[in-house]
Amino acid sequence: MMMAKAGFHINQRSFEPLHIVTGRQIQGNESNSTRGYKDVSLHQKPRYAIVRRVPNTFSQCITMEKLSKGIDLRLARQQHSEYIRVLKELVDEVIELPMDDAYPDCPFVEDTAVVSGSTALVTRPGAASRRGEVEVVRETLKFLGLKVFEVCSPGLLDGGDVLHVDGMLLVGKSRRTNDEGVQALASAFPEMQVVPVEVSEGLHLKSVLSFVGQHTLVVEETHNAQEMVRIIQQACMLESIMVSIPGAANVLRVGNTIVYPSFYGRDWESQYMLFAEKVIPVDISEFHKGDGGLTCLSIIIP
Ligand code: CIR
Repeated sequence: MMMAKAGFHINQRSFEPLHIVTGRQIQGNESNSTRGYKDVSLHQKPRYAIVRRVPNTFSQCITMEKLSKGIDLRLARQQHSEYIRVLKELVDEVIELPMDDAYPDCPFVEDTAVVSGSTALVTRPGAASRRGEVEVVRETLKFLGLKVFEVCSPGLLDGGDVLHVDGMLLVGKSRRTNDEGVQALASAFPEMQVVPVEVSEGLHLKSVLSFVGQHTLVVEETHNAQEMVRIIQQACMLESIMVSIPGAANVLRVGNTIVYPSFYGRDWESQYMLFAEKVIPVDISEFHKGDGGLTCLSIIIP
């Protein structure tokens, strides 16, 4: 039986030290109350972003299709550094978790946890080879004082399937997320409406759509993605705008800013400016090759 539970045993490898990229070092003995967690609106600056360094094995990450051109590790690391540089402008502190060569997909840290307010749900990733990635993330979330729940077997949930929109959680039922995973999400966040959506295209829900603000989704212009939006719109009042380029519908909204993938040019900048005060293009071509987008590379903590 699947259930979300508070607390867990620390029985794996020791917790590796955190590297705080910017700002103050987090003290292990800080009480939760001194950290003052609060639910922040879209317009407030989040406190933390968690990222995970690119391992030496990154080019062996899971891909849906065989790559015609391999992943360039050096370029991936450069792009990841630039992504972190941008995040440092958008949150108070970026927490950089150490790489782990045993987990080629570990930079896609979004898949390991869902955070809303002061609650975190540690996932049970759909890909068996990724399950161990959650350990260091779980310890970090506890360390930050969040109330931590977790998805238990047979539940499966990838963070890439969860989209936080206007106090709701849209959750994709995909090749990585099952019904029990959706139930775990609903149990961990009982105050939020959870809207399940069948993912008929792409890896995750957020592979084909994301949130730009002002009750609006940006969605890939394919039949399946449009059908997914139609189902979402039956459950909630959301507008949508379309993009025609595969992968372009995954944008990262942090506070007042939209970070978008630069590979499809700057044509969209003026559109996104209607939804945010600032837009920033970031190149993550090497992560796209591994089926990841901008949201996949961080966990944002309000
Ligand atoms: C995987 O197949 O699990 C990774 N190569 C890509 C994960 C992308 N994550 C995401 O969209 N949230």
